[in-house]
Parts: sequence; C-alpha cells; structure tokens
Amino acid sequence: METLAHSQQLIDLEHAHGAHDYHPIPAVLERGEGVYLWDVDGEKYFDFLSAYSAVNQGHCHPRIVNALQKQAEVLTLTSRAFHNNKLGKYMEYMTDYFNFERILPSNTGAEAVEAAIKITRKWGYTQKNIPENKAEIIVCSQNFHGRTSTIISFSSDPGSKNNFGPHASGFITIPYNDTEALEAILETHPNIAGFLVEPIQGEAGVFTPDEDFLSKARSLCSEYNVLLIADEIQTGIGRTGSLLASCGNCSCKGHCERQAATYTRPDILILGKAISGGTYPVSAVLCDSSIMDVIQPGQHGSTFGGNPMACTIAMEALEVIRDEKLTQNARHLGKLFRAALQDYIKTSTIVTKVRGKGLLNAIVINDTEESKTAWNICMKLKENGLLAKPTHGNIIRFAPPLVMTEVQLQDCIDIITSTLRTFEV
Ligand code: IF1
Repeated sequence: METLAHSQQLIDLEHAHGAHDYHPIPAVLERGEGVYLWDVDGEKYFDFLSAYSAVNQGHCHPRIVNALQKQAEVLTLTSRAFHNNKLGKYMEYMTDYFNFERILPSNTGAEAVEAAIKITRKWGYTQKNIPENKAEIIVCSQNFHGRTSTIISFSSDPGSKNNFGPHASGFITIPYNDTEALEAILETHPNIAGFLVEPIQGEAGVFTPDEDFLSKARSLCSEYNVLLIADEIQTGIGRTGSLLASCGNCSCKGHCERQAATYTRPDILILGKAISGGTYPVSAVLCDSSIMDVIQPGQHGSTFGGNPMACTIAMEALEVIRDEKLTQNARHLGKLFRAALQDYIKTSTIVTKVRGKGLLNAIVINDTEESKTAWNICMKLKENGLLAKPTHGNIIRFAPPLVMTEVQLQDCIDIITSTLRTFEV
C-alpha cells in the first residue's frame, strides 16, 4: 500500500507543479533495461512505445551508456565557437552511414525540421530564383513534425494549433499518399521550394502509404525542381525494418541485405530520436553540398548542437544498430507480429485492422476516434505487464525496442491478444 501511495504522490507532484501539457498512462517508471521497464512499485513491463521510437537500441544499452559516461568525464560542451575533437569524426561517420555529403547537427527533432525548412527556403531563393518571401513548402494533412510555432502552423490537429497563432505562412497542405494532389500543386505553383513528408505517418495512427508513394513523389520533385524532404525522425534507424523507411530497401552499406533497387533518396533527410538510442537529445539534417552550402557562418546555429557528448553517443548508438543487426530483427519480428494480429482479427469484433512496417505497427479498434476504448485497452495492457499508448481514441501504436527476441515477442503477442479478448463482445 505504501508504495502505491508513493506512485500516486509522484503523479500528484507533476500535476501540482508542472504544465498540464500531457495526459500520461499512470505508470511511474524508475528503471529500464533492454525491452523492459520497471515502475516505482517494482512492477515490470514490456515497453511497447520505446519513447516514441527513440529507444530502438533498448533501454540503457550498456555500450551507449558506457560511451556517454566516458565522454562525460572528459568534455561535454564547447559550443561551436570552437572546434571539438569529436565533431569532425562524427560528421564523417554520419555522412558515410547515411550517404549524404553534409550534416547539420542539432538536438531535438523539431529543431532539425526547422533547420530543414530554413535550408529549403534559402535554396529556393538562391538556387531556384524564387522571389523574396514567396517560397512555399508542400506538407501533408495529419502530419506531425514537432511543436515549434512555425511547425504547428501547418499542423492539421486543432489541439496542436488553435490559439497559438498568428501562424506562419508559406505552407500548402495536400492529402497524404496523394501524388495527384502533389502534381496538381506543383503544376500550378511556381514558387514551391520543397515537399516535406513522413515516410509513414506516426501520429496519424501509423498510416502506411502505398508502396510507390515516395518514389512517385521523388520523380515529381525532380521534374519540378523541388526538394524532397523526408522526416525520418520517427521512422528512421531500423524502426521500419530498413535503416530508413524511405529506403523501402536500403542503399546504405551493410545495414541490411536488401538492394538499392527501390531506394527513394530524399534531397534532405531529417533524423532524431534513435540516433542516440534515447540517451541524449541528438538530431540532424543531412543533404548534399549543393543544398547545404546555402547556409553560411552566422545563418544558423545551436549552443548544444554537435557537442562532443552527442557526437560520441550517436556514433556508438549507430554502431549498435549495425552490430546487433537491429534493422533485420525489426523486419523479421514485424512480420511475425502483424501475422499474429492478423490471425487474431479473423475472429475479432473489436479490432478491425493491423498495419505498419517493421516494428512500427498499430491496431485500429472498432470504435470512434473520440471513444475511450483504446485508452481502456492500454490501461488493461498495463495491468498485464505491457506499456502502450493510444494515438487516437481508436488506434494503439505498438513499437517495442528493436532488441526484442522472438521469444519475448511471443510473450507480448500473448499479452496483447489475451487482453484484447477481454474486450470482445
Ligand atoms: C510529443 C507523435 C510520435 C516526430 C516526427 C518530428 C518530431 C516528432 C515525425 C519532433 C516527434 C513525438 C513527440 C511527442 C509525440 C511524438 C509522436 F505521437 F506525436 F507522433 F513519436 F509518434 N518529426 N514525435 O514523430 O521531434 O522535437 O519531439 O524531438 O509528445 O510531442 P521532437
């Protein structure tokens, strides 16, 4: 009893002193290891959120923690007013790993999206001769790219956007997965500088587009001299069963065995979350020199971006992805997961759909977006030892760390299906 009261006390403290900007599942976590989390009452859970796909390498991965600890003892931050001995090596490592000529380092996802917007606009003015202040960027409805005032200007979620205006102009929204709409805008608008897109829409409920959506968008962007900007903050780093979801297959050396046949190479790649394995905020924009070189000294920057902690941690976290073949594991386990859930759906009245790629999946519940059913199921999953979070009233995302084993996954499938069964009518 005493410990349960302890957990409620901690929740009350947040409520009493913090901004009320979240409505979390009431688990107060104090320890993590691999695919597991423990709460302050000692309860053990499978993590099926992975901090929104930041913890792909599993909680407290010993190699990443070791890299963090060692670097923390030597040098943490210099700012970019000076050089540091890790940044150059990190830049070489990242551009080689992701096959782009240049990298711009930053901390959070939203910051990297902001930087990509600035680069795209400046490219539009200086390389495409778009008239001053007329550059436009095409985005998709139901997008999620972060929380800054510019980014929420092109959100279609009223909660994220309303009463936070005046909103930034220069964004045109088209439906996701609609290359006809994309072409219609490109044909009629001469001042488009870029098309910003998530290869799979996470917040929209793991909405997975047609196989050829990105490659068609790639062709259209090339035809109209518009930059294709892929936000892989959530989908990147092995999550969807390829190093990048825009790879579909992967062009990048040695990360997975697939060929480059259907690789859709964006002009600008945005990464965040799992490039640090969830231990430290690290994000990045990658592109070739012809685009990146529009940014000159004094035109962009960040106190923490490219600091030696971030550089060291990210290199280790990406080595772990490669060494432990986490991309391949995500692809393999993802297939098993969807097959098991597909099998469950056959006789289910409450689950209508399972979708996703690799270990980024979701189930759709036979209820309204405003209903509490998904929340109630997640509360029951918690009771049964598995933590997941609804993305809408009727959608639950399932995204465990990629270090999961097949045996663990089978346990999780059992927990999920037996929990769902208690909601069947
Ligand atoms: C929150 C979702 C996930 C992202 C993409 C940029 C960012 C994110 C594709 C910004 C961040 C997180 C933030 C988190 C909820 C969340 C999320 F449910 F909203 F969609 F992951 F699934 N681009 N996504 O997914 O990165 O600045 O946060 O580092 O609570 O807002 P950030």
